[in-house]
Amino acid sequence: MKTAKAANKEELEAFRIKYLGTKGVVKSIMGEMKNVAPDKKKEAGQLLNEFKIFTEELYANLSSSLTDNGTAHSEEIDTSLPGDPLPLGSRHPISIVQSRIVSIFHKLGFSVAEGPEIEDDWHNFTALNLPENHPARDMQDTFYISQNPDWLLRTHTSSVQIREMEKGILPLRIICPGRVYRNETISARAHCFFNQVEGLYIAENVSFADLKQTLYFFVQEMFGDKVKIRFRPSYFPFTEPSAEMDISCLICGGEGCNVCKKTGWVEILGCGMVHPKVLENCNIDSNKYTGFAFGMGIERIAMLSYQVKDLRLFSENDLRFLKQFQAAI
Ligand code: 2NL
Repeated sequence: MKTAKAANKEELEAFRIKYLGTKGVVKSIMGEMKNVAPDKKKEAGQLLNEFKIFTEELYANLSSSLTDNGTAHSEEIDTSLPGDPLPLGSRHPISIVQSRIVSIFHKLGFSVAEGPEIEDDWHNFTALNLPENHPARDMQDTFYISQNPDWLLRTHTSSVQIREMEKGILPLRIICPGRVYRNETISARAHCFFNQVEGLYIAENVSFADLKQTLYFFVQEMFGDKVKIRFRPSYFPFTEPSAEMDISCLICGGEGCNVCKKTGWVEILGCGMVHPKVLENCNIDSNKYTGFAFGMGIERIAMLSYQVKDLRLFSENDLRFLKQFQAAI
């Protein structure tokens, strides 16, 4: 209908008389309504009404296709006019931070490994020294696939690292970014899905000193060379010993503020030496090989880098938020 055209006023008037005039098509069909069977009257009436509206709209379109002096608008296109601008999108902040992390570890010889988001119990839990009924599984409650009780949405990308270790090619130096799931109550600090980067290095004679130096290099590249680190002893079933790593607060420089809860330090990742049982589960000789592993939430790093106060902003697709990263490509 939008393309309907009348060449001049006369054509427009001829259209009006033919369809909408007192002796026009619409009126004459109306006159026929009395001959329609009572049980068909409603349907016929509706059809006629639609037809009437259609012709009226067409008439309105035809008259607007004429200029004020009654001639058709020119069809000529002015090719010297600028084109319609194409709005340029921007990268998602999570994707920006993920690439930065990956490229820093790339410099140290880590390569990216990926795997499925729907996992089986072995790769997500049991191989990682989290046997059934282990209390630490409670911390990683997740979503199960009803067709098969053995299938679940992965709670960490460690499952990808198990798959890589099972391939039996050593030494191994990988970084595993990707989406993971947890059955959490959604808040400003937690969601039922988030993104993670885990790293794993397995070779002969890998030590905790290697772990510290690697992570120190990472934070200096990521946050600048003034940043300090500290390790606190922790517990993960898949590493022994285990630690949590803090960085000096980027907001107050260690003086104490809201971001660091007045401590001067902010936790950014968990890490440790791969538990010998995990190596054995993947048929790796734990007397010959040792390794370190670490894991961090990308949302958490992005919140610190960009001072985002609510992690739900990363998954709500609000353009007012996303547009602020337009220049950050
Ligand atoms: C965290 C803590 C961590 C690992 C992840 C890992 C993977 C394998 C073996 C041993 Cl295959 N460990 N990953 C180790 C320590 C901590 O993540 O808070 N992540 C968000």
